[in-house]
Amino acid sequence: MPFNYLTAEEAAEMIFNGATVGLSGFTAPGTPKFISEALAVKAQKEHEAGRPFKINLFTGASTSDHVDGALSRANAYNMRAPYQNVPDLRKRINSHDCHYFDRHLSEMAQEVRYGTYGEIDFAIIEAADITPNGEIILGCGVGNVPTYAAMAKKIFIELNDKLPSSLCGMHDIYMPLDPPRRREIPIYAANDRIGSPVLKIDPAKVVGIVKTSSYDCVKPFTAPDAVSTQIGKNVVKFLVGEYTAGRLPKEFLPLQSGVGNVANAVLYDLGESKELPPFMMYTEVIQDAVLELLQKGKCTFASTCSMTFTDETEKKLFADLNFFHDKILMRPAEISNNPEVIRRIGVIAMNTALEADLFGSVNSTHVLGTKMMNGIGGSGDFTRNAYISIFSCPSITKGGAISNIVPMVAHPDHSEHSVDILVTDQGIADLRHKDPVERAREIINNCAHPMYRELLTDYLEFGTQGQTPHTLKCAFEFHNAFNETGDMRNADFGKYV
Ligand code: 0RQ
Repeated sequence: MPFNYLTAEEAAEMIFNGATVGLSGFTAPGTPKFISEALAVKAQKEHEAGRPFKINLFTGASTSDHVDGALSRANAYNMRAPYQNVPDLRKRINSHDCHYFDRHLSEMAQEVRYGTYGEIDFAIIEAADITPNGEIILGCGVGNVPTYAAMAKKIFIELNDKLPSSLCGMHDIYMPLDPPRRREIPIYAANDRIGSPVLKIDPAKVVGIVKTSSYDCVKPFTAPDAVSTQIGKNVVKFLVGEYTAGRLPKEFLPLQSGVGNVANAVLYDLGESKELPPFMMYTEVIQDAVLELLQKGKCTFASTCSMTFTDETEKKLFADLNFFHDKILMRPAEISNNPEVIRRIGVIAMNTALEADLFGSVNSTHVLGTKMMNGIGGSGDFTRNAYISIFSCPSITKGGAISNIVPMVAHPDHSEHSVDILVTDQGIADLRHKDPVERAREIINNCAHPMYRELLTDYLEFGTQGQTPHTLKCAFEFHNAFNETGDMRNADFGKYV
């Protein structure tokens, strides 16, 4: 099929001030990298000439510095959704230069199809290859691209020669019907394939192809420190306990794991565990540890939205793609994170908290209740619907000036109704079938750092009213103490007596 070839600059030139753009991909993989950088240069020039230039950008999840870094530094975002994790964009969001709303990742595509966010002017799609019929073989992440491609008025393709066309067959592209006509999503096991290996697009909408060459540039992990290693061990200890007690099926349950060093450390530990059987993953991202688990046969299959591998691991994958080809399937975010499927197949969810409170609510997004860190991402999709939902975090941060266990979370993302297990470097709190005071005692004794146990007990004993004995006048005393003195250890409940 004859398509035009363009430079990234020519493509960027066509994207106008106020345009709404949807990108393929989920985290850095699968996300186009070149038109966005050219667009940042264009935005800067427009601003220097005294003209406004901002776009609305929708993605699958976070992107990379090529997108959120470059466009934030150029102050080129009006609106951005549904998730991000780049420091430059974080600054723009927290200083109100960019309208950002984080959204449950499974919900974004449907809302775009309903028109909640207005029209999509452009879709930019990263491709490993294009078939003679004009169908796209996607790269290492899918995200919401089936919807963005279907809704966009115009499409650009970044054809990346670092991506092997033999990725073909590792995608499962499926778009559900919208309510009220939606049928069941026919996934009954993590490895069920339900859609097409290629993304079908309307060739008439393709404005042009930009030839590119780049690996996905996922940042390498820092070596796990003592705290994340201990958290990993505690998560595995909990799972082994459940398994040996017969509370998990013999064949185990599919796992979801969030992103970051702790998540990676947990997966390495799972790989070492002799007590647990080989398992499948039904998750939104797979990180480096999973490739090793697949190699070892400890993980037998991974359903994901993205292969979030560092460049080194991505090269290993490409070098041995035949081996991994039938062991990984990449799906759109509304399927990888689909609540119906997560509930049906009994996923065990493992996500990270910024802070958790005495009664089991979790803040994953807002530092000290006000500053956006990243966003809720897929953590809510999984947490609310999981068979067991585990949250982990260190017991303390900033050398102890912050306790990650607080009287009341300063921003609630996941309520105590959805959080089953809390894990820190100190231990495991099993919150299931416990009343609020029992939960608080379990969290103080097993998860809080010893230096904060007395203060947290003071708070618990201060509250006498109601089943959940919060004392609203001092529920944020830890946060206030940090804001006023730089250390939560200076919290003083005595002054409220
Ligand atoms: O600050 O960078 O200045 O050192 O917050 O903390 O411990 O490095 O945390 O990288 O594991 O991310 C919840 C943000 C954890 C992440 C969160 C400070 C701390 C440090 C980062 P510095 P860590 P991690 C899968 C599912 C929501 C989305 C999600 C996240 C910085 O896991 O975004 O789960 N989750 N999606 O010092 C003040 C506290 C703090 C604190 C830590 N209580 N108060 N600052 N910090 N705790 C992915 C997708 O959906 C795509």
